[in-house]
Amino acid sequence: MAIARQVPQSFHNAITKFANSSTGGIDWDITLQQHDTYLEALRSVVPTVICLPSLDDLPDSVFVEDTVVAMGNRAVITNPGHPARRKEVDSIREFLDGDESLDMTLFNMADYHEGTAFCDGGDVLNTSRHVFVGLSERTNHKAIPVLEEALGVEVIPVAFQGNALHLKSIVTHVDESTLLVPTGALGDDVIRNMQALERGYNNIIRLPNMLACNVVSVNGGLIAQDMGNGEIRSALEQVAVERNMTIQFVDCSEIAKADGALTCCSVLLNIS
Ligand code: CIR
Repeated sequence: MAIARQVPQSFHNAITKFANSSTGGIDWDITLQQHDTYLEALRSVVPTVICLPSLDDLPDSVFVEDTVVAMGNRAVITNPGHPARRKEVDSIREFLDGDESLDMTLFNMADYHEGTAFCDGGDVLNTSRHVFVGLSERTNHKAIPVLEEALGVEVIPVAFQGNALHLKSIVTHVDESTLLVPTGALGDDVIRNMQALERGYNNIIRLPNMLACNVVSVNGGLIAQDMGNGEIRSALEQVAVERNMTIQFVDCSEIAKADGALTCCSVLLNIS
C-alpha cells in the first residue's frame, strides 16, 4: 500500500533551498498533471494507493514521505526538521490511527527527548538489508535511537555535507545490492560514509545527475525521473532490464523546483 497527498493550493510557497532557480517558478497546472502521472505510475505497481486530500495551508504537504517512517506494522510519526513542516504530521497520524485494518502501532518522535529529536522521512533509506539515516539539516543524531527503539531495527547514521536536502536526494536503492549515486565528491562521500561496498552493495551505478538517482523501487517496478537525457534514460533502462524489473519515467520538473523528488511524494506501507 502507498499513501500520497494531493498538491496543496499553496504549493508555490513551498520551501526551496537547493533547486536550480534558473528553471523558473512553479506552474500549477503542470504540477497537477505531473502529480497525476506519478500516481498512475505508482498505481500500476502498488495495488492500493491512497491519495489523501490536500492540506491547503501547508505548502510542502505533498511531500508526505517526510512525515512518517514505516516498517512492517510499526510507524514513527516524525518530528520534521523545518518548523514550517511540523503541522503536517497531525493528518497522517489521524489517518494511520483511524484505519484499524492497517493494524499499525504508532510512535510520535516529538514525544522523545522533549521534542528535540528531528527527522524527515526523506533521510531514511531502507534497502531491505539496512536502514540508513542521513544526518542532514533536517535530521539529527537524537532521532537515531528513537527510530531504533520504535521500529526495532538497527539504524546506520550517515553524515553528509553538500548541496542536498536529504540522504535520498542523493542516493536510493534499486534492489538489495544496487544503489544509484551521483558522480562527484558528494556521491563519493556518501558511498564511503554508508560503507556501501563493505556492506555488500556490489552494484553502485553512478549517474551524472543527482535528481536522476532518486527512484521509487517497489514490487519489481522502478519509477524514475524523466530528465530529458537519453544517456541517463538508457542507463536506467539497462539497470531495470538486467534485473527483470519494469521501468516507468515520470517528469517531476515542478516538484523538483520545491526541492522534491519521486520518493518524497509517497509513503510505502507494509513493505519491509
Ligand atoms: C522541504 O524543503 O521540506 C520541501 N520543499 C521538500 C521536501 C522534499 N522531501 C523529500 O525529499 N523527502
